[in-house]
Amino acid sequence: MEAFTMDPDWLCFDPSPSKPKFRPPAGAVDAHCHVFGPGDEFPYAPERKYTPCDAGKDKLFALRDYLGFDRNVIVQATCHGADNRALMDALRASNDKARGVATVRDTVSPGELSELHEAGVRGVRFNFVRRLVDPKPDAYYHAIIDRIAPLGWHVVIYFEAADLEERWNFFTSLPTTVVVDHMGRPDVTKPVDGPEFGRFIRLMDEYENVVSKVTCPERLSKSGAPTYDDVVPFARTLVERFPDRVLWGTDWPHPNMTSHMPDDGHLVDLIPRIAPTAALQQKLLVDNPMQIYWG
Ligand code: 0GY
Repeated sequence: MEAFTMDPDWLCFDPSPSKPKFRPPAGAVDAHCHVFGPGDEFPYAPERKYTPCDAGKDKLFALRDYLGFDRNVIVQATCHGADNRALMDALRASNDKARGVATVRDTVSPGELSELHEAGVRGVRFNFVRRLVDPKPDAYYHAIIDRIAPLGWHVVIYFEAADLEERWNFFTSLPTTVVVDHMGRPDVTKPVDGPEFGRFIRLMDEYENVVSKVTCPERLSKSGAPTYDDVVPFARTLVERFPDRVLWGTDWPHPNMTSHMPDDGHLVDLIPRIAPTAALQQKLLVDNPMQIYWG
């Protein structure tokens, strides 16, 4: 097996986050998190753009319990490429308390897909962030859609806000449920009612198959930790306008953070600011993810 060394400037997750004051409702789902390795057991992909610190399933499940959550949706991270073994191992060890989103190639076989499904995978991720993956033609993604169609899976898309206009026709052509990572990564220094976020809201207004993760204040914020005030209006706008089409997650172990490593307890304490009522919290944390991933 190829030896690996964590990137020298890699920021590792906080090993002892604070206990959140907010108590999630029973059955709450952390609907965006990852597992990394451990690399000695599940090697990082040769084509990866970064080499992280190991962040395996045991640590993820311990964090889930500590933060007061019941379930996880584990999203295949780009450092593992289309090798979903670490993801499947975590799903199988979760006692049905985790579902997965895989990365597959356009050559994936029906046998590989049914193995992923049996382990708990319910979707694939298409990543358009150029610092993470090399771009592929639209036909590549359509070929994957054709292969996953029989399984009823959905598609997760990750892109930068500036790319939404160019990719609009492709994104709106997807026939499945489409889950957008991190609110389409808005520039939160721009107005929440301005044209850039307006385009994202229009996407959700016009396409009822689009769901947004109201995640990653730590990645989007310019005002910073621990309160991430500038991100709150963006997330709250989506939660209040589309209460049945939003998901929340930690993004643990927070790959590629350079400014700081968030305290996961503080991220949980943001939830009542973006979903201010018990009814909104129930939809965001329980009903919506349960329908998409366990329904
Ligand atoms: C995230 C965000 C990032 C990384 C990945 O799969 C990944 O490598 O998703 C990022 O660097 O913005 O959702 O974890």
